[in-house]
Amino acid sequence: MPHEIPESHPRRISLLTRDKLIAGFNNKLIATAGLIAHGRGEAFDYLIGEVTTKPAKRSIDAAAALLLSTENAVISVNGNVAALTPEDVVVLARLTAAALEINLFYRSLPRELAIQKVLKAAGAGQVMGVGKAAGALIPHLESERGKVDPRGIKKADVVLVALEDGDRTEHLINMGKKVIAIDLNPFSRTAQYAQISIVDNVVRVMPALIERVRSYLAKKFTQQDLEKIVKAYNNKTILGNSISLINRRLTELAQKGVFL
Ligand code: PTJ
Repeated sequence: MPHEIPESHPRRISLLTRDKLIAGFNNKLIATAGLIAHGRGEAFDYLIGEVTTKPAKRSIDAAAALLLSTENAVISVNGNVAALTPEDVVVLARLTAAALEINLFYRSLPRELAIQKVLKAAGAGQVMGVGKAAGALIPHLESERGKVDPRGIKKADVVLVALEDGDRTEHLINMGKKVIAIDLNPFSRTAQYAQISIVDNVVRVMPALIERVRSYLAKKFTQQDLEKIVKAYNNKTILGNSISLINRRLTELAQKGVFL
């Protein structure tokens, strides 16, 4: 049973998120290394101020447009994503007609089935990439992430990845795909290689992406409108802005000498 976290605790949201991770670990969704990965994410979240920054909002705008304007989009789900934000992942897939595919670095059938169960409980229809369904390979990628579903990531035009280790994005791009990455670390290989890098916490990104997609749908944006948004987006500039923002915050904090 998770312990009680007082309403007044200043780090309540962060602690509740940790509880989800721990529950996900106990339910075999999350790899042991997933807990460590989250800790690294938390450190970067501190640096950006634990909010969705302006550069991240621009990336979310572009990502929503790309997902809506693409025929074959796939949302790649790993253990951390399944534990932290299963309902939002399913809603986003439905709104953008994207497929859901399980893709794991620490692949094992019990974890695939546990993640599939959580996604189904959250309302998912088809979940790709489970067991033998992950029968295709990403060329030259030797890790387990290279195993993909021929109906999903293998033939996708756009793949959304969150909390990735650094070896897959580069290979997906070599296959001619566009990659949207959600990664709190703007220096990571994933963030550096992706065409759209959302430097923010996945738990804030998913609802923000859903909201943006809904607003484009409500405004009846045409394919041309969406493509224009994607074309105007420059990931190098946005990553640079994210790093400058951290730099500025740290400089201000260093001058003040206090944080709280
Ligand atoms: O479930 P599996 O088997 O696919 O394994 C997943 C992990 C996360 C263990 C695996 O992909 C891994 O080892 O990832 P890394 O190399 O630790 O990278 C994870 C990246 O995600 C780091 O750059 C973190 O800063 C970032 N990150 C961590 N938590 C969050 C995050 N980004 C966004 N939101 C978070 N909550």
